[in-house]
Amino acid sequence: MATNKVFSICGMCTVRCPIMVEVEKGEIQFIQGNPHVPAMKGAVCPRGAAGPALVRDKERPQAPMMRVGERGDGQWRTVSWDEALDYVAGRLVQIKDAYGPESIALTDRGGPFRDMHRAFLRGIGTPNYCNHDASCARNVHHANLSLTGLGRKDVVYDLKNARHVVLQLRNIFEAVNVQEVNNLMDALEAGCKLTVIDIRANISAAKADNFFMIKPGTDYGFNLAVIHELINEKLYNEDYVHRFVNGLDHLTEFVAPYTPEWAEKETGIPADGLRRFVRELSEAAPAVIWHPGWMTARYTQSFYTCRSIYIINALLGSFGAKGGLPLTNKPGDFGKPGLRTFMDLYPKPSQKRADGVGWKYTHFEEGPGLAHLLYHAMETQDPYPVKAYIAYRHDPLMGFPEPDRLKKIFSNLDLLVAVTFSWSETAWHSDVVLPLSPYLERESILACKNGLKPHFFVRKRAVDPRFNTRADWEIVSGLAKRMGLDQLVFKSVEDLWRFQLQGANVTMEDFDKTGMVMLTDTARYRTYDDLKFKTSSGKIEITSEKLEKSGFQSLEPYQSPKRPPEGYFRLTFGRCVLHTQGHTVNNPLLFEQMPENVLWINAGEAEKLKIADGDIVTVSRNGYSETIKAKVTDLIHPEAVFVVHGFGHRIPVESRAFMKGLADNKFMKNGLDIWDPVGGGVALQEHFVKVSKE
Ligand SMILES: Nc1nc2c(c(=O)[nH]1)N[C@H]1C(S)=C(S)[C@@H](COP(=O)(O)OP(=O)(O)OC[C@H]3O[C@@H](n4cnc5c(=O)[nH]c(N)nc54)[C@H](O)[C@@H]3O)O[C@H]1N2
Ligand SMILES: Nc1nc2c(c(=O)[nH]1)N[C@H]1C(S)=C(S)[C@@H](COP(=O)(O)OP(=O)(O)OC[C@H]3O[C@@H](n4cnc5c(=O)[nH]c(N)nc54)[C@H](O)[C@@H]3O)O[C@H]1N2
Ligand code: SF4
Ligand SMILES: [Mo]
Repeated sequence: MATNKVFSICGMCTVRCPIMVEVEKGEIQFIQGNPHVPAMKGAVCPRGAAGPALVRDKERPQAPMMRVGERGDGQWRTVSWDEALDYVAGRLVQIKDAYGPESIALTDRGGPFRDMHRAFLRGIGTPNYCNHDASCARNVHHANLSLTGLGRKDVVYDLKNARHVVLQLRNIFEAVNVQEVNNLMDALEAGCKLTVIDIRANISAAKADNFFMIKPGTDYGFNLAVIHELINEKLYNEDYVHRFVNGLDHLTEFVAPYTPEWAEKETGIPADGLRRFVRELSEAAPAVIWHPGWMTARYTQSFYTCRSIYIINALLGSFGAKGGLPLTNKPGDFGKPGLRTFMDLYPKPSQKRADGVGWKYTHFEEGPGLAHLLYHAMETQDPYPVKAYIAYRHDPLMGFPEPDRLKKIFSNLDLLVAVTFSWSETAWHSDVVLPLSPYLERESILACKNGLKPHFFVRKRAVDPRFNTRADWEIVSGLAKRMGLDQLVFKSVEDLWRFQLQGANVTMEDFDKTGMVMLTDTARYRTYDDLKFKTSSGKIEITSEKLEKSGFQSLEPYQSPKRPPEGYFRLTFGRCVLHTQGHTVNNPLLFEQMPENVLWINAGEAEKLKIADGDIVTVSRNGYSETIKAKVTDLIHPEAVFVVHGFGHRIPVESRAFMKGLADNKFMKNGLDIWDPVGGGVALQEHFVKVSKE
């Protein structure tokens, strides 16, 4: 039997690992990491291995559907693609004529495949594109911009060559990126040290040389004491700082009160442990990666936590260093052209954004805006009404706080469309569901991965769609055709790829051998002479002009977090290796492995509440409550309880996930209004819940 091997890109999470899919008679037999990418080591994670179960799952949207009853009633009429696309395009045109193009908004999941969505919005003439990042990594991104002018992804985590890696608010061994895990494992085997700073002992902590259990929400205080120690003991990289950092005096003065002894009281981490750790960092520098965090939409001061981490990396000379945070290379760094973009087909709309980014909030980067502020605009009609909303690979009713308020906000919309490969709370509440083919059944636009060795890559379909679903480009093209946006209409994916490759000196055949086109053979690290930052001085700027012009401080004094009232705990959350956000709970294979989340609670606290391991407990807040099984453990800080995010589905068509586990976002009262004003991220961990035995 002939086995067909297809190079493609995993789509079970946002990491998008390169994969090789073995197919026989139109059925997927096996998925492995692309063997031409050494850091994959032929592996995928458990979710990546569960891709075939997603393809076979009959409990995903199988054809376009239009709502029959009220929003959320779950009564659907299956329609043809023509009917669905005619309807959506027709409504978009009507809404545009009645309220202006800016009344149309789209949010998606970011990443390398969104160029066509954004071009579509530009074609319509609306500036209202947002991605999910206000609920994920915006604070990190803005923190780096404010210090170096570089974005979050303009530096690489060179884990393989690191000598000391610090994970704070980052759980690499469970919130997986396969290449990062493999690179870090290699480094650890070669003697790299690992320090984990977390509110609980996660799997990464189990592999760490140093584990510091920190009081929730006090990370910024800990980091200020680290900076204090680095400067006071002259443990920073003086040569580097002299060359590349502006503002050391200001920083020195600012951290003066934040001694390790002060930090011990605030964070619970002993001063001598901090001192020892700082010495270790200094010895390993500059091959140190203090990871700036990823899911940092947690506190109202998270921006400054992330900024303090980048400052520490700067003091250690890690920015630009091998084994540290070398700068990302782009095709142009090797004299190569990039891919042609769809976005350039249309001018940037001149209207101001509904979320206020760029005009009301000048310190935020415009690109993906801030979705919660878009929802505020939908709620208040200020600065103008938003009447049509396309949630494209995005499930805000699970990924943002206050789903009931969001539903009320959405009642101001004349059109709510979900484009998705699985059911989601948002799809269930929409007017039209446009079913996307899962990644194994669809092609995507070509994309470029910047990094030490930039390359183009392609997602090809491994098998044909088994239901009446379509690829992204087919959906966007179908709408574009009906709305007169002819430049976005492509008859075949080959035409589309050809468009992207114009001027790149690459053909589709070049992808055949490995699924990629490398733009260089050797990784490029910058020497000191090539190292320039994107600030006006070309250096790392402790004082950010942009922040200060917008009325914020570059170095903000630490604020001690509120303590939970008696009987209450801070609700914290994160990832596990078996699920991705909210969209894999109903996957038959992954559900079998982990059907529900449990509530981590500290053993001492549980005893006071007479809660034993495995008991069912009630979690409540302001009259809202849910039940969940308790995991009683010493491995979590007494002030916190913890759940894996993504559970608590309430959609009857998902027979497996239905009513299983707890939905953390429902306990975040006023959560859409509680956000970090400097970094822009929502502050999802500023919420306390009461726990009692059922
Ligand atoms: N309370 C709370 N809120 C959170 C979080 C939390 O831990 N707790 N985590 C936050 C984080 S880090 C993030 S990134 C956001 C995530 O929030 P979302 O991006 O909304 O989460 P996903 O579940 O990935 O949802 C994407 C939706 O798109 C659909 N989809 C369609 N095509 C694809 C595809 O090709 N790939 C993928 N992956 N999905 C597709 C999925 O079926 C799903 O319905 O939520 C954030 N919100
Ligand atoms: N398996 C799997 N992998 C994924 C994903 C997935 O859904 N599943 N999603 C991907 C996405 S979108 C993202 S954003 C990343 C997220 O990647 P991470 O941000 O690394 O993952 P999380 O589990 O959200 O959080 C990391 C750690 O922060 C800890 N933490 C919580 N509060 C505090 C605090 O106050 N202080 C400190 N120091 N630690 C705290 C949690 O206990 C957790 O161990 O993962 C990506 N990879
Ligand atoms: S980390 Fe796992 S789920 Fe995510 S893209 Fe890679 S293999 Fe797929
Ligand atoms: Mo995320």
